Amino acid sequence: MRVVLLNKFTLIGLIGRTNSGKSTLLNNFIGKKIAAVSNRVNTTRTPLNGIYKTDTNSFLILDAPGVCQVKTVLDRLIFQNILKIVEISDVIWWMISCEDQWKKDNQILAKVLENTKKPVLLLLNKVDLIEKNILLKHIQNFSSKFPFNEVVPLSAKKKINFHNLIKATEKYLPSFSVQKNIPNFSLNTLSEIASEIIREQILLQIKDEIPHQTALLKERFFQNKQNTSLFFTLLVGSSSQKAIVIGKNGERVRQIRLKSQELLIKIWKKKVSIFLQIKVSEKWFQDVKILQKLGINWDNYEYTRK
Ligand SMILES: Nc1nc2c(ncn2[C@@H]2O[C@H](COP(=O)(O)OP(=O)(O)OP(=O)(O)O)[C@@H](O)[C@H]2O)c(=O)[nH]1
Ligand SMILES: [Mg+2]
Repeated sequence: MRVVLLNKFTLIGLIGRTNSGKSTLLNNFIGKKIAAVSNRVNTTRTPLNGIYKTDTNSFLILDAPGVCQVKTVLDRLIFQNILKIVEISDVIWWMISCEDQWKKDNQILAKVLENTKKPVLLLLNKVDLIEKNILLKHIQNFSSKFPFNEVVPLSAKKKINFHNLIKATEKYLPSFSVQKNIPNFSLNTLSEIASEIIREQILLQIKDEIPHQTALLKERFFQNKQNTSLFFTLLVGSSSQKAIVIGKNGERVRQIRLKSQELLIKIWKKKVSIFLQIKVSEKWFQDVKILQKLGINWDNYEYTRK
């Protein structure tokens, strides 16, 4: 159980449909790559957070997994995590892509948020992709579906309108004073960030459905002055998937490892070595024990505000 002292932070729950751009916003807002980003559905699974400091406050931004249809034990856990994020947050950032219409997933979220007294801001993302008149139609349409406290059009990818997002959010902050010794960009550990970076490489380098049937188990972690070594087991759904992930002469898994190391060194500013062993586990996404070990559950964190 990891204890997070909330009295240091304003908690911001970043929720929305899959692919709306939540993790892109998290990374670009704090200026470090923490969360995997891809155009595949359900990229985010694990509890990820980023810290943004203003003159008077610190935001802890909680990047939720996208709302999905519940088919597996993993999906159920993911949905529970979204509820947990809503429960603990002070302010909700509900992100909808300008490319989207008001879909069923948004109706589900509206139901979840219907009785909340928390401020809910609509982050209308991907404004770089549409004309202004369509944006205005979206604002009218989405505002008629839910009583948002604020609407902020922005682009997470192009970093457009972040200033307005901060200003709009500052209207709703609980009154905390800034505290010293807050970590620089995240409460996530190096292993958790490494796991995201490796997953992103798997999503980018392997096509079709295989990435969704993979998961990373942290095994060991060694650190000395010069180097940090991280050992993971990569779970795959079948032996044929294992062969695809390994690639000819081990070349694919090597590329995944090398590219992940390169990105982590940029984030961590230290030498990082990644070791991956690949194991077949046919139904890991239905196995509560494995899911527990994967650290996907937000209930593994105790949030206290003293
Ligand atoms: N053009 C454009 N693309 C964006 C923007 N923000 C995100 N994207 C793209 O949208 C896709 C999904 O982005 P993610 O950040 O992974 O979306 P997410 O909401 O975290 O998705 P899940 O983790 O699956 O819930 C990626 O291909 C991003 O590059 C934006 O402002 N403009
Ligand atoms: Mg995401």
